[in-house]
Amino acid sequence: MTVPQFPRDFLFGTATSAYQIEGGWNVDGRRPSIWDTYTHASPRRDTGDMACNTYHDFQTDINLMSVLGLNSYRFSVAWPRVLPEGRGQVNAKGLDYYDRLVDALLVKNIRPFVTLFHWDMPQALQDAFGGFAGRETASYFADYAEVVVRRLGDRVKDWITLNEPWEHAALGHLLGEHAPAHHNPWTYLKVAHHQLLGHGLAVERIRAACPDARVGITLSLTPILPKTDSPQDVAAAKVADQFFNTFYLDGIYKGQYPDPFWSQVRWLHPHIGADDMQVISRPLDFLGVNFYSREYARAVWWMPFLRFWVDGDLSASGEKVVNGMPFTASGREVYPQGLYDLLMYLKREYNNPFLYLTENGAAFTDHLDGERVHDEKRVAYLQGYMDAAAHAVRDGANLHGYFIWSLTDNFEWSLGYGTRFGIVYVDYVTQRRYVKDSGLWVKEMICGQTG
Ligand code: GCO
Repeated sequence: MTVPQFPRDFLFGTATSAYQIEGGWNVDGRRPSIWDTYTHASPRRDTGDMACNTYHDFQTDINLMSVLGLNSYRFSVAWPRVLPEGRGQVNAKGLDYYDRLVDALLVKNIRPFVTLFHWDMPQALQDAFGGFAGRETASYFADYAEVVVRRLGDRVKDWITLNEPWEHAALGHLLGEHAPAHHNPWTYLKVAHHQLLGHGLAVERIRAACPDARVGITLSLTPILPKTDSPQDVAAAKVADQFFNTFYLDGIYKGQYPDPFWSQVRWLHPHIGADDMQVISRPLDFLGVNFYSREYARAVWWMPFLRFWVDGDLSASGEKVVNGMPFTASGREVYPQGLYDLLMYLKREYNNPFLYLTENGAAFTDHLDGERVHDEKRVAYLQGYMDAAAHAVRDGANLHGYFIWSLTDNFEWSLGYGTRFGIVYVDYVTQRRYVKDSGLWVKEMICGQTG
C-alpha cells in the first residue's frame, strides 16, 4: 500500500444525507418529503422508512468514524424534520435531534459539515408551489437555513447550502428518474434557477446568523467529452458541459449563465429578477465538489433545444470493462485521472477556489464473509483517487478535504439498497455494521499521514 500524503490540516471525512440514512420518516413530528411520497408510490421501490436507522442510533456510526481516524463528517439536515410544512412552525424535536448529533460528533473531535438541502423537499412545499419550481420556495429555503444555523451555528461552522442542484433539477424535473419524477423542461429551468436563488439568499442569512460561518455549495461536476472529434460532437459537448456543469459554476462564480446553452434554451427561461444573479453570485468560502466520472456527448438533431445526447450511466455494464475502462456497480467509469484533471480545471478556470471534495466513492458488489468484507475493488478505487487528489494538491489545487461517499451502505435513490457505497457494510435486517477492508485501508491511510 502506498500512502498518499496530504497537508497536515487536511480533512478526511465521509458523506451521507438525511433521507439515505436516517429512517424515522414519520417519527417525532417529521412530515413527508417528496422522497417519502415517491418511494411510497410504488411497492417496487425501496424506501427510506428505516434506511440505516441513524435517527434512532447515530452513536454507533460516530464511534466507527472515530475508530477509523476520520476527523470530519458531512451530513444533511432533513428540512421536513425541522419545518414539517417547509415553513412556519418549527419542530423542536427535529432540531433537538441534530443538536444531539452535532454534540456527539464534537465529543469525538469530528468536525461537522452540514448540508441544508439534499433533495428531501417538504411535500407541503411541493404541493403549494411545486417545490423549487416556485420562486417562493427560494425564500422559504433561506428561512429554513436561518432556523437551523441559529440553533447549531455556535458549534457548526461549515455550511453547505445545496447538494447537487443539477441532480435535483434534471433528474427530478426533466428526466423523471428522481422525486418528484417530472418531465418538463420549463420546470427544470425554474428549479435550476430558483435553487441557486435560494442558495444566494441563504448565504446572506447564514452569515447574518453566524458571522464566523464558512459557507459553500456542493456541485456534482461531470466533465463532458465529445464522443468523436467531429465539429458537431465537439460543439455538442460544449453545450452539454454547460448544461451539466458551467450553468452552476458560472452562475455562482461569474453571475451569468453560459452561452450557447443559455441562448439555446431562451424559450424556456424562467423569470430572472433584476438582482437574482447578484444574489446567486455572492462570494463563498469554499466550493464542494462531488466527482464520480466523465461522460461523452454527441450531436443529435432530435433533442429539442439542446441538440446533444449523453450515453449516461452505464449501469447495465456495472463492474464490467467497456472499451478498456472499468466501471463500478452503479455504471460509473473508474478513472482517477479525471479527478486530477477536474481539480486542475477548477484551479485554471475559476481562480483556484478553496475546495473540498465533498463526495467521491464507488459502488461494488460486496459480500459479507463472516465479519469481513473483502472489497478489494473499492480499496483499489480509493487508492487511485486519493493518489490523484494528492497529486493535484502537490500541483497547486486548493483542496483541503476529501469526504468519501459513503461511511455506510445506504439508500441509493432510484437504485435503492441494491448498490453498496459504504466503507462500512450494513446488514439491513439486523442493522449491524461491519467495517469493510476499504474502511481498514482508510484507517491505515490516515494513520500513515506524516504531514
Ligand atoms: C449524488 C448524491 C449522493 C449519492 C452518491 C452515490 O452525488 O448523487 O449526492 O446522495 O448517493 O453520489 O451516487
